[in-house]
Amino acid sequence: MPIAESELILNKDGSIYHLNLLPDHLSETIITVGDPERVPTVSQHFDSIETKIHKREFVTHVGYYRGKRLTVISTGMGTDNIDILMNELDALVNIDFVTREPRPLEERISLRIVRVGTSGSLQADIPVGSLLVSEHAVGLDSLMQFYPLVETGLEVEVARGVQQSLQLDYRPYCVRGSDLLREQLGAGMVTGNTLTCPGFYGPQGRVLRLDLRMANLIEQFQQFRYHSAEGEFRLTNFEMETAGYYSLGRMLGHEVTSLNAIVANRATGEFAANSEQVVNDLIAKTLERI
Ligand code: R1P
Ligand code: URA
Repeated sequence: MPIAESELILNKDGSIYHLNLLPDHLSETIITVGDPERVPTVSQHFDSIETKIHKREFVTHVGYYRGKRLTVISTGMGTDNIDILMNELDALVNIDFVTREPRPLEERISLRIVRVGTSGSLQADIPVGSLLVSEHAVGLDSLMQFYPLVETGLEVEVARGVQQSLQLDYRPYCVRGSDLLREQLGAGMVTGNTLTCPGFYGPQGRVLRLDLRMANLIEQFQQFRYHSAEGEFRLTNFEMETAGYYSLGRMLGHEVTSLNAIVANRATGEFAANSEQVVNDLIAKTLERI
């Protein structure tokens, strides 16, 4: 059965609804960033740029870096945007836009997707200026209420532990990213477990003028531990997208990793004076290794 026009929405030129891209535009290796202004910061290193397309917060540049075809695309903030990004990227490679049928299993393409984003550290021993690769992500957002994510025993236990320690009335989700990409791109970086929050202020324990429902939220995040045969699991940092990437990547069959430039430290109250430099360092390392 072809996928209906209301489900797989194509623009008049045949491009996918939000990303505005045609299947031929995309490379199999993709760097994603939250901030649309970070796209040219990445693509300025390319030898050549063949395509520049934008719609809403999704700015895309496709080009060549040291002979390798790369796409860099911005997502805006939050896992709701990652739902759009991941489904539309997957549709571009794994659905035939003419027949509107998913490609047969043996023809499915697995993309390599690398998030290059900023993040706040939860632990005093991970200072601002650190670069961190996320081994696991724990999602406090509601995206996985709508998909049948299969989690391992360890992932379920960690997620239950976070639920208990925060006394949440829903179970967060926990998912490990691509080991392959983490090892390739994250060598020498801090390996961490990233908490994905559905907001920057209250959900990350920031108090400006509003009190929070949960007292000591940051301390709860900092002190959370889960012990298993694999060792001690602690939450190292937070941001707003990684768990969405890892869960949708697993379900759709794409390799995904999340690289974090630590610009704030919530244990010490610091914000990096040179946050742009930290992000530029992360971009340079990513391009060198990709
Ligand atoms: C919040 O300031 C934003 O920064 C982080 C968070 O995940 C959120 O998107 O990532 P980016 O720097 O990639 O946007
Ligand atoms: N991005 C976040 O989501 N939180 C921080 O503290 C810093 C960057």
